[in-house]
Amino acid sequence: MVVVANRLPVDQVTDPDGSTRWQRSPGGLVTALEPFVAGRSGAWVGWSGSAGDAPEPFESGGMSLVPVPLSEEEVDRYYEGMSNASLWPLYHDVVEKPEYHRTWWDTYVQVNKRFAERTAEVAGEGAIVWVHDYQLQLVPAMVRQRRPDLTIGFFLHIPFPPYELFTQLPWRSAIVEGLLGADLVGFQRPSAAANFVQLARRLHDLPARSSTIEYDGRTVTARAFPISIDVRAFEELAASPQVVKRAEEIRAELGNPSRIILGVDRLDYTKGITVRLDAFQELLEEGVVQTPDTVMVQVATPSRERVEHYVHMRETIEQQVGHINGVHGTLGGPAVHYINQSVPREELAALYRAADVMLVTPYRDGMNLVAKEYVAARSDLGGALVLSEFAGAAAELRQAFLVNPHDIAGVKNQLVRALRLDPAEGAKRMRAMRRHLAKNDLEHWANSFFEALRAQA
Ligand code: GDG
Repeated sequence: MVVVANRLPVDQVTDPDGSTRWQRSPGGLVTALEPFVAGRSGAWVGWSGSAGDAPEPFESGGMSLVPVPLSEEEVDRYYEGMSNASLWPLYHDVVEKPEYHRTWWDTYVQVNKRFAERTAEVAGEGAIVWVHDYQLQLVPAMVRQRRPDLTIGFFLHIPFPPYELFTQLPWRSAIVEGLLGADLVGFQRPSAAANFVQLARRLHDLPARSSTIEYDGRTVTARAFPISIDVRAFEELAASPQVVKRAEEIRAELGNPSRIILGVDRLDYTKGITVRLDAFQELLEEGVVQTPDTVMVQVATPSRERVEHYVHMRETIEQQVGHINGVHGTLGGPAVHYINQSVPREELAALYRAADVMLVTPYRDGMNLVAKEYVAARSDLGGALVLSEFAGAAAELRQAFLVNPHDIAGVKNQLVRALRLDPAEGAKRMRAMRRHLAKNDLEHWANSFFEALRAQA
């Protein structure tokens, strides 16, 4: 078994004495995939996260980690350019205008080839290869060309756009051919899988049924596998005495308001952070809600700070937070508590536990794990979730207060309903969402994908 992802499941950390060591990345994906890889004496091919030469393969957590080197220029063009300034906005409904540069594309091809070469070198005879995400869409076909004996799966963590948007891409055919190199292509939602099947059919004139495409004498399956979180682990963390105590402290530190509204996101323009600030600001202006009775906390974790769109967006958000606090805050009592830092996982769990309303308003999101974490954290059945219809999670968390993030009036209405929610009604909604999550956790996701892939072998 070989997992291929942009990043290795470890980060290089430097100790105070200047020595470096590898530390396992905190992400849930690593936790979910590690047993599959380690249990099969498998390998994980990925970039270490720093530019320059890559170390030799090494063992960690029962897996063989195979670093792929990227130069400074490749990080600029393949990662920040093609992946995050072309494909990311294109796949998220063109919320920002994608930039297309031939030099970025050429580097994307070159880096994908390097990942494919390393994979072809390390995979055992007849191995199963699982490639992840939009940075590596050419890898399936490149691996198949080198190693036809392998069974290849691909999972896209972000949305897949409809034909009308996707076909903007100057290299659209190459991407589709890259993905068709896989036996199984997984998406977050059935609509994304349908978009892909339709695209392959129209662009390449291929025979296609609802979930399969006939290509190159093979059958490629496209299906939805909605990703999840390690529900039990998150629930335990959030219900631990330290976290419950910290949640109380947070409420006290915020001045014991009667209502706390929370947002937690990577600082990204797809996440609709301005939508919720707009909604909160209008409700304050109209006097529908008042500070210090109701306050908002927005954790906006720094992300992709070298990409231009992100620099602008951060300025806009920070200006808006400043404006709201200037007009509606008091000395020592801001209306919006804005945290532009990464917070520890325990603190995040305590914030979820303290928040009366969780606002998740992306314009488009593959899944959105924050929404699922909030539900997992609320074993007390408290709290309410306001969730964008355009997040993959909305297909599963049907008892949330669903909103269209482009409709500010609608967001305000649902936010007010959530703020005034009767506790019994809230508990009923939370219980239903928690029941769904308990069955559909991260292990279930990884097992379903892996079983479906094995069936293709
Ligand atoms: C992509 C897709 C899909 C955030 N701030 C902090 C922190 N986080 C953690 C959250 C959550 C994760 O980061 C964010 O996951 P999301 O799913 O919300 O969003 P993306 O990063 O855009 O992820 C997405 C996902 O891939 C998986 O397939 O759901 O649609 O875009 O786990 O908790 N964690 C800590 N401190 C922070 O400050 N510790």
